[in-house]
Amino acid sequence: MTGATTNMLMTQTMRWFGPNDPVSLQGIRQAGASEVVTALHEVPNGEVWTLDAIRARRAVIETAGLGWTVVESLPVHEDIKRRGPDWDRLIDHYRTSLRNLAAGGVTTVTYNFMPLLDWTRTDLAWAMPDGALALRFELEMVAAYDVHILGRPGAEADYSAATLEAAARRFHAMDEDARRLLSRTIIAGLPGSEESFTDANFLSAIGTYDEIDAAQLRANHIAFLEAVCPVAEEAGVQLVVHPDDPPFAIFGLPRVVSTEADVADLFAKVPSAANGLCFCTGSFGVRADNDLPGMVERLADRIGFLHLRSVQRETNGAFHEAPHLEGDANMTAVVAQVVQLQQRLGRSLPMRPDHGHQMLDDLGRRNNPGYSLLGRMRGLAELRGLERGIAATLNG
Ligand code: CS2
Ligand code: MN
Repeated sequence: MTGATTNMLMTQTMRWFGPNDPVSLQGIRQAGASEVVTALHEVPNGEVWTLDAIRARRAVIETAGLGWTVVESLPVHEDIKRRGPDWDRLIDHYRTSLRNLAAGGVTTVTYNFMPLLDWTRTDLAWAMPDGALALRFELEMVAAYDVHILGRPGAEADYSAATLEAAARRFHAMDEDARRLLSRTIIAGLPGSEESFTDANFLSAIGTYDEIDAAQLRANHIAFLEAVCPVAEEAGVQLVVHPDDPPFAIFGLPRVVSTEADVADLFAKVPSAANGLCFCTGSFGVRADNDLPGMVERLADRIGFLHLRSVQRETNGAFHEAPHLEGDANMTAVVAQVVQLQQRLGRSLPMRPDHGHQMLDDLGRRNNPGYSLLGRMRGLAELRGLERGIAATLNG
């Protein structure tokens, strides 16, 4: 191997939620990242991101000594996911935003295609044995909310008898405050989410997907990609889809970007090089049938962005976010595949440590759940060391 390939390491980034983020750009720089991943969170979903606004945000970032090449996310409006009446106008806006982003120096644009909810958890402050707080998901708590609080018609059919029984028990053990907190945790929208619901309007929003099953959602996803990929290709940006989190249907809403077969099918149907993947080990890794290192090897040049974190699967459909190098993701094997992929491609891939625990001086401080600084700094430091060690060993 030549010296040039030896030095081809991942581009280290951290997500920054813009000027209102309690985490500063300086903090991100001190954590060792060279770039931020961000979005114009203040622009309403479906409106155009103007070149002026993009340039203004870039100036703020660059003044702090950081770069910006990856957007997360340019959100896809529900009317695009549903193929609603406003589809043409919204697609037109999406194309214009992509052109403006390319002109403004962005090369990679993350999005997801999950109906209504983005990532979903049932506990935002689950204490790890060391006192750090993790995000956790329990299917029983989703069922408790769905059946007993939301009262979605037909919800029982989506759960096993054992889950329903546990859900009833969990529901009756909660007081009013605990029930309200559970509702808020599930539907108020986690950082980066576009939608935020109350119980009443969530139920009616679910109704807008009554006619849309998994096959229809896949068709709508393909129609979206066919409409925007030619523009992305021409402008020189790659779209990267973030997988479903968790990677299965919830609340009767289909989810269609959950497995290797799902994404392989998307790439087969829309071969454009602009149709790429944000490889999120935490999202795919909830399913034991997703072979993470194998997916990096096989999906290869489709991967334009990496989210590296690990989940620990528990019993009864529960999981929590583990330290980055622990839990069920074999992070050493994943990063070894990424090191080899970068050498094959001859370029480095942007990564971020995705979420992290709330720990140390971040405990008790205002934070975006999953996005406090110190836990992500720990994750980034571990991942950086892991990659350097592997690259040095492979390159002799
Ligand atoms: C989340 C998502 O799991 C995650 O990475 O932070 O909000 C993610 O950014 C979106 O689903 C991407 O569109
Ligand atoms: Mn992710």
